[in-house]
Amino acid sequence: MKRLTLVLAACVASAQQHYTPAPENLKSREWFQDNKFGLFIHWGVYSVLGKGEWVMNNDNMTVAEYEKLPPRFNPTEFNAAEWVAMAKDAGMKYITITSKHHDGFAMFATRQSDWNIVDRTPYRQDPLKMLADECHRQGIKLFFYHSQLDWHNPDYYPLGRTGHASGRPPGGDFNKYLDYMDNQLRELLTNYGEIAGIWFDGMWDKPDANWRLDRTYGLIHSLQPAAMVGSNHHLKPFEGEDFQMFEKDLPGKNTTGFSDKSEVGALPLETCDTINNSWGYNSSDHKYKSTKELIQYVVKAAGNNANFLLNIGPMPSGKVQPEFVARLHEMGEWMRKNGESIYGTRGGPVTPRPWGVTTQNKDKIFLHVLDWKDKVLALPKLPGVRGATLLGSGQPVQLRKEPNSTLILFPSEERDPIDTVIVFEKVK
Ligand code: H79
Repeated sequence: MKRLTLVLAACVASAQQHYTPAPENLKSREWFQDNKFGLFIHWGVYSVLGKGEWVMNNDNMTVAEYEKLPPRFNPTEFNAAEWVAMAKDAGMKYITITSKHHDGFAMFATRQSDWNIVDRTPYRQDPLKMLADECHRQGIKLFFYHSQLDWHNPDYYPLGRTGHASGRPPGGDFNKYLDYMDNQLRELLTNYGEIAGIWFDGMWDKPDANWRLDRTYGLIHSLQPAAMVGSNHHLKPFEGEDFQMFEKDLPGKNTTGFSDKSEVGALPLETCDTINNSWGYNSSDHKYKSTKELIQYVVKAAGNNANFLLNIGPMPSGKVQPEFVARLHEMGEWMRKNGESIYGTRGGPVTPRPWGVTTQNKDKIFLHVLDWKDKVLALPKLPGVRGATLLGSGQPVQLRKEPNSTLILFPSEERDPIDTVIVFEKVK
């Protein structure tokens, strides 16, 4: 009996026990799934070096060397209203921003240590407070990305798989570190108004540690029951989580190799990706995805019943580079015309196919044809629908019903190279 109790204790130590989401949390989950498209922002003192957010680890920098960055970080051109307006113009409905990345540097006014933007930089202001106020003003929801992995805090010990060059002395107290992190989360969920959720990352650095998720997730849910908890641990969801994310992959796919132990659960889903190949500002990364690729990504995500969280890494000045701004604006133009087939939908009745995906709401099914090479497109039979039209123009689309399928005949010159959206009305 004693042994069994110990085993049970070890299991529950990592998950919130018997979690029943509050009614307002369930409402947030619906809101999240209806709103589909968010802006991810990776911004920190690493942007000064322009080599991405992993530079401390990748360049084997010690804590002492890395501490020379904050005095050089002075984003006087940061304008919260502009960032929020840019996200809205892109058709995005929420923002997820790094409150702390793996370098441990708090981009907000924390009182838990002076390793933060107010105490260590010449800027001396709290950009997250300005952003939160502006999000509330402009009707955009705000999530905080908070790294559980920390390359700076001396109590992040024993070390995990990364951050070995930091030069921290051995012997820190991991529970003290978790107290520190919980206290920061308490600040984030107390001082910034309504927060839509917390996006954790970095647990994979120490997969076998006791992360006290029960305590951390319980704290978040007690402070703001509507706030959604998710963690990029690449595993199937733990008790106490409210959504599940997939980094650089559609749910169930594993092109990155991160998701081999993941399983698609029953929670709302989200996939995130970068515009070039970097999360944090990288001045030499010019491999930009085209607007077409990015639009097709959001469409495929919706067809896979998932949200799309698209990243920008702003510059140390606080400005966003023009290549990102242009793509976001073009995505917004597409969303303004075709948003009805994305917002408020769930994955459609036909599973994702090589040619595209389907989405649906209570009245309509939307067929998104992304890659249409053949003369006709054969769909499995769609029961309970009548006639098909083109989204936007309302032009009728010719169908031919076969015994086991519906053929769509549509002149190739009228197909849209990005997404031909065909609407089927559901028969009530
Ligand atoms: O915040 C962005 C990245 O900095 C962060 N997640 C996104 C959203 C990220 N961290 N790591 N990665 C992305 C790549 C993951 C690499 C891993 Fe591993 C492979 C983690 C575990 C296996 C490399 C090898 C790091 C630890 C062992």
